Amino acid sequence: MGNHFTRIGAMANGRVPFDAAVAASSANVVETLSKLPWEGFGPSTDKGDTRAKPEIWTEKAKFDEAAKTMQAEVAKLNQAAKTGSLDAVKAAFGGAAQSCKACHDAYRSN
Ligand code: ASC
Repeated sequence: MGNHFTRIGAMANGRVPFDAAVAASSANVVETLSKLPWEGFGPSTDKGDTRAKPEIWTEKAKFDEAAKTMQAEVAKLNQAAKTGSLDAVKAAFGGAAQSCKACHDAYRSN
């Protein structure tokens, strides 16, 4: 997810030239992947040596809300990327990046 998201970010931030097809392909991958992690945080998955913080399970409703927000922001980014417009991608990128970061800051240890 991070790999493809970073590719879009590089274009949104002007670090690499905008390639509409690459942005659309990566945004599509990110939207698909955004639906997948949640089964891994279900009941009795709070075990093992991971960077997942206990709050994922003790604040499950908040975690689920953050997960939903991220999926909504990523879906918007995908819609934006489908238009082929760099301005649309730029407009949607910040919210998506913020939604990734919010969850990582709260629920992932470094
Ligand atoms: C990435 C990545 C994230 C997000 C986040 C955005 O490329 O791997 O987790 O962007 O850093 O702020």
